[in-house]
Amino acid sequence: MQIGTSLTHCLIEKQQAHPDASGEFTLLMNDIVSACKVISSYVNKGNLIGILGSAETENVQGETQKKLDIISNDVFTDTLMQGTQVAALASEEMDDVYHLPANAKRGKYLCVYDPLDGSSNIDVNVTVGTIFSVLRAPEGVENPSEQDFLQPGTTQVAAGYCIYGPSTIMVLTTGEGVNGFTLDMDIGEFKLTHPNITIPEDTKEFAINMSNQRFWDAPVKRYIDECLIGKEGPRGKDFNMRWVASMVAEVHRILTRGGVFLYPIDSKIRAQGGKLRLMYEANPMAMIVEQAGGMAITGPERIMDIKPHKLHQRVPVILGSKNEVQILSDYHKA
Ligand code: AHM
Ligand code: MG
Repeated sequence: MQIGTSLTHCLIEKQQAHPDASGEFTLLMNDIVSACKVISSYVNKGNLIGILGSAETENVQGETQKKLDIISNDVFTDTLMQGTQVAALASEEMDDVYHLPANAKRGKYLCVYDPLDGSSNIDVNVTVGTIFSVLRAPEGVENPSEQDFLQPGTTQVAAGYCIYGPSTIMVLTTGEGVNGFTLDMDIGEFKLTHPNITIPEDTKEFAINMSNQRFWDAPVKRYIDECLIGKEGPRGKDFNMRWVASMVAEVHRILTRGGVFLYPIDSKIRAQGGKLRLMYEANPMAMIVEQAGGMAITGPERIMDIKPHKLHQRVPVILGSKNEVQILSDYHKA
């Protein structure tokens, strides 16, 4: 695929490469792309249309929702409901599985999403994004239940995120590498700008919320301590640190120039299993990172191997440049 090729063209070309394809997946991806364009436009307009600030409601996880969390969720859900490619939906902002109306035509796919990740950053005009994961719906099931969504990350058909930063960029994988498409706002079209993204295997940059340092477990403490000692320590190099508090922005930086991102387990959040959600944050990002040549683990295990036990399950997340994540994996096994 040539730089500048439209995302629509790339999707159709991909479909043509599979003569037996029904076109259902292409239509679903097209709807996801349309939803992200609308969300991008809302994020960009911000308080010109009075949509910043809190909605004074809570989601299932007890987090206060922003107005834009709710708007983005409605846009994504409504856009996918207009098509006939999904059998059910699930989102960070909805307590339960979203079922289709009784007489609606059911599609082959399930889609699970975080409509606006990093929403603590909305009001301060810092990068946010949409994360999504596409799964296969079970055959012959009229109304997929939560149980039908609980598939390990290895079964994802596609995963992606759309980052709303200085540019709006859609990053996608269908299990054959990772490509990035930048939205040309003038013509409303995503164009291929980042073909075959690969994460450098080595890095001198880590991202972690340092305010949680006193709560971390020994392997993470050891790793970060060694990074902080720098050249004089066992790592023999000086490290830089970043923390945007938008996972989409951290993963995008890692895909661009390498790095390691950690939201590990700690004593403060141990009871809830971690901070980030498995189905619509950790799994799609893990698929993208692995497809780009990186690694994604919880500490002791590979994220995509986890058999989920509930829709809004949380897990520890460590991902990024292969050689650094490997060190963290070794420290967890030691
Ligand atoms: P959200 O989905 O409610 O926005 O929360 C997820 C975000 C991630 O994007 C980010 O990595 C993390 O929460 C930041 O957490 P903290 O505020 O503890 O730094
Ligand atoms: Mg999120």
